[in-house]
Amino acid sequence: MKRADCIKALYPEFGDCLVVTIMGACAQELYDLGHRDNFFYLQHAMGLASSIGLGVALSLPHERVVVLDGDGSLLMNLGALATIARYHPANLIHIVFDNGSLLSTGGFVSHTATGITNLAAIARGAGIPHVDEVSTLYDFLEAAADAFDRPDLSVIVAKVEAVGPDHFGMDLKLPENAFRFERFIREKQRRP
Ligand SMILES: Cc1ncc(C[n+]2csc(CCOP(=O)(O)OP(=O)(O)O)c2C)c(N)n1
Repeated sequence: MKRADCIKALYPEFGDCLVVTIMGACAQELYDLGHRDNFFYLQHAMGLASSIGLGVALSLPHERVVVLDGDGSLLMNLGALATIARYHPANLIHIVFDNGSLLSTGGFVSHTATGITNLAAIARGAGIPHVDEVSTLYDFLEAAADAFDRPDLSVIVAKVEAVGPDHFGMDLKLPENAFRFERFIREKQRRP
């Protein structure tokens, strides 16, 4: 299973969500499908997309928030899972694309590549109420459909191939993305 296919399959669902991604390949794959102002690509700050997503979800309990994370990023900020479980935003879906690799910076193997570290088990142990681990597109779509239907916190660990885009570059710098994301939220909250 490829992350790009997972993101492409969910892209229509993202219209009504606030989506926060990690930097690098994952962000590029979403951006390449067509940027929307409800997407925030957390460039540079590796590990913190889950924490930003948690903050957004807690602040905006009536919005569906989706975090697109990576194994390397989550491993840098494992405590986020415990914090997310403790504060339990029912509107948060945390998708972790586990490619066993730090792909965006050259493809160094991560701890999950060895089979030693199991992120789904860690999420369960942290207290996340709904955790799925999937390795086929069919199972991913089923887990995602359940997560979108469920008014509760979900984590999906999607085992994907260590492949990414053949190019990097966005016509959108982080500050502009942040201002537009914030404005999108503000204007949406004002709508009757
Ligand atoms: C604090 C910090 N350390 C290192 C980096 C460099 N860096 C950017 S992306 C990346 C790899 C991210 O790995 P993962 O989350 O698994 O996503 P993938 O690249 O595999 O899609 C690294 C090491 C960074 N941006 N910030």
